[in-house]
Amino acid sequence: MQNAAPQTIYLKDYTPPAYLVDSVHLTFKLAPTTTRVIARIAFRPNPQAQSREFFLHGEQLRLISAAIDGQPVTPDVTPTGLTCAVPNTPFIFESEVEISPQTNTALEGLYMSNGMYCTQCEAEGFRKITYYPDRPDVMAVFTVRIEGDLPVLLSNGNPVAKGEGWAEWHDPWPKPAYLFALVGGNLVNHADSFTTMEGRDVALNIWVRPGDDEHKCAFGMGALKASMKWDEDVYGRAYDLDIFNIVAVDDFNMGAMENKGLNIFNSSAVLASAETATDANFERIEAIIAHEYFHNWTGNRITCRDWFQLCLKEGLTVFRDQQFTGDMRGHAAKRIDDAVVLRAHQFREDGGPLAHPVRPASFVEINNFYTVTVYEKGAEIIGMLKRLVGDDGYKKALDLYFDRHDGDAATIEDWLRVFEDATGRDLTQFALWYAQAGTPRVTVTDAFDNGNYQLTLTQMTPPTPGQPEKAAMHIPVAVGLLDNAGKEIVPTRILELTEPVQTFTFEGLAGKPVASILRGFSAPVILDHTQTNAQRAFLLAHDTDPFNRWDAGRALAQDVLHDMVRDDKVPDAAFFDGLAAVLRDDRLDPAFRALVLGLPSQDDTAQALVDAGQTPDPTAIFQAHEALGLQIAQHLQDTLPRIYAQMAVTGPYTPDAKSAGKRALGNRVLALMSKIDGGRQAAAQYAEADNMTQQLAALGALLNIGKGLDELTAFETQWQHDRLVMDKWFGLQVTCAGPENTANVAARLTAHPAFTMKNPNRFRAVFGALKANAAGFHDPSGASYDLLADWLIKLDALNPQTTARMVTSFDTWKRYDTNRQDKMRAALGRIAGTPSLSRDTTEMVTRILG
Ligand code: 0A1
Ligand code: ZN
Repeated sequence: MQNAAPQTIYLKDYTPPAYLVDSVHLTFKLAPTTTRVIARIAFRPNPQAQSREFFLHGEQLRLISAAIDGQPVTPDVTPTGLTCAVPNTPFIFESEVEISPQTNTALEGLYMSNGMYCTQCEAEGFRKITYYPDRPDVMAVFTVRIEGDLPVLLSNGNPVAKGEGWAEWHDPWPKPAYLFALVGGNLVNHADSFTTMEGRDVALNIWVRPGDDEHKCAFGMGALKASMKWDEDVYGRAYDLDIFNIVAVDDFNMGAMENKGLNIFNSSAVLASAETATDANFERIEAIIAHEYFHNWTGNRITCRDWFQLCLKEGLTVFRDQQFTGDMRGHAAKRIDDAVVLRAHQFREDGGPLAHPVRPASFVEINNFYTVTVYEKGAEIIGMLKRLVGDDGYKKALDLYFDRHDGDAATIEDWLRVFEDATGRDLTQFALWYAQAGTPRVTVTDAFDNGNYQLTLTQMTPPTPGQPEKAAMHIPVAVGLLDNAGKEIVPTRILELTEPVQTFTFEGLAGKPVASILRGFSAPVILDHTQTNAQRAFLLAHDTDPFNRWDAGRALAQDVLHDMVRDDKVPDAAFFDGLAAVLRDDRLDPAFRALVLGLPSQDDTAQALVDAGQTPDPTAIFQAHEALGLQIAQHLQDTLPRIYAQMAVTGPYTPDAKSAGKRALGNRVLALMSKIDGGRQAAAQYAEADNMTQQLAALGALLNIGKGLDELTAFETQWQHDRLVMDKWFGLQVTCAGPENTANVAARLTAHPAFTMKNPNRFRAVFGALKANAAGFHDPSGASYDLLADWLIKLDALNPQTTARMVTSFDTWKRYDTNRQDKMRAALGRIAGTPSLSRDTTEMVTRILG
């Protein structure tokens, strides 16, 4: 590994910056391999500082010249920055550096994507653009001049002036360097406008390269306007510049970035048309546009003091985008979707070698902490806070947060204090949610005696790396009680579990009730509640809480799968009956019925077996899932064609929640039908499809039963010109490959002329799907492990960030049998032993190997 002992940064070591920046003037002279960046930075000593050391971050920069107050200086330059002697009074630092965007394959700093100049500065990319105090607590007003022979030149803030080959921008809002952005290219805009509640007319643009993509911006623009209105209506937050630009970029490591006034998006997170994007894509785009827009207040106007506080902006902004999607598309399905993601990804992270607190105490490479824990568990913490203080308390706290901290680089302590001050609650114990890693387990026992129903809740948080002992957490547990006829006798109330063991009593009941616990998934915990299949089927049929209704079905399915994996047991009839009742219930929303019909993933089953103290065998799990799917199809065969027909959506495609819900149920049914009709219906749907949701679902249903080769070829011919659709073509083949074949299919696809590892979307299409195909990835031959390791070793030299994220595919190695463990460890060892391995990947491999 390159850095034998890479430097670890600790939260406890935070010190204020020695110098503050009032203003920055940047001039860019764009050229592919010789861009010049001229910086003029007005510094002043920070009265709060503990030191007077002047240090500017800078990496991969060629320093041409530097001056202080107009006098040339020769700073001490190292690979990570520069120092020099400076006055004890305000001064101007000037520098000129040269950088090479064309050869920047890491996609961090200033780089080129298909001839377009663009930037990605979060978290620490600005230091690859110029020498600067690249830390979020240094906030400054930026003025930017861009010179380049390109028709469109964009930066943050408002446009000031432009001419042939140049443009100037000024951003009046002080911001940290990670929010800086620049774009230059031959671009066309989809334009619109929005008038804020304060009466400001805002020009809105989505910029794309000319060609195919121009007609794919309308949906994103609608989502942007809806987000702007929603943030005014729900949070009282208005937009604060005269222009808001979004640019679509093909090569991007993440989904999108909230740079002030100039959001840069992975093209997959903004471009959509009926023909090319699925319902799921539309929903994701709407959510990401909202997320980045909402950052304007939660992230930009109020930013983070240091990167340990990342969850301050991300947890809150995810929570806000979840609320928005719930308002736009229905809260019940959204809550279930979010819980599925949390359990599948965050619980997995929290239960393995990569577990870390929502606010980590240390890191080596901050890019490795843009995780489901920081984002999604961070959002869950805010949901719990809201549940504990109520809607009014939440509103008061948020108003106080914006009032008190506008313009600040804030901390989690600041955040919790506004809740304490606004509501009078003591959140000392609650704050542990930010500091303690691991998913708490809450065990339920109950007793009924003489009209009194007693619920005893026990909590335990398992040890995680660096945290062997855990304290009791403050957990809001939403509970409702039903009687034997399915009538709600005690409506939802929040039990506050704060002790290791606590008993809650409900008095005056006529008989022993059925308890519906953790309604709405009121806390991110694992609930251990031993129930019979009959009780679960009862809740699936009667619970008034849609989340718990769905979850009862899920638990039932999980038990059935366990029994099948363990003893080849025939599933309980209660399971099929419960499923059939939900499927046939026309009063239920199709989207909800589709969710109930979805089985837990194979990885979920593996984790559930681990939780039950067993070693999961992915091959056996795959077989159980296949067998159960077939049995469901057989049991429901009379109903399926009727439901399929009912779910047909007529008229032109629209991505609204109602039609998407019908298509979701129709396509779940189609997948089941294909198991017994030889793919007849799926082939017909493929032939008739006029939108990507229907086309892709039909193709997937065919591939899953070993058919669809002609359709696969036709799909490639039809869509070879469209990068985003071709990503689906690459991914689906790996997802649907049989276990022994998966590595071969993936390897073959890497030899396809359209495969390139320089494009993160394409790389993820193949290798993200390889990880997601659990039985294929964990095929006992180890072929998939080897293939992934080979490619990650190659990718690391080009793009450390994406490599480090994808190496997490190996994070469950300890779950498995010795053969698989040995093979995964060998693959990890091979990656670890690669000469010059990046700091990003080194940190991740080291943590995974533990
Ligand atoms: N702040 C962005 C996510 C993001 C983070 C890092 C990036 O590059 C390393 C890019 C984007 C968000 O939350 O959307
Ligand atoms: Zn974000």
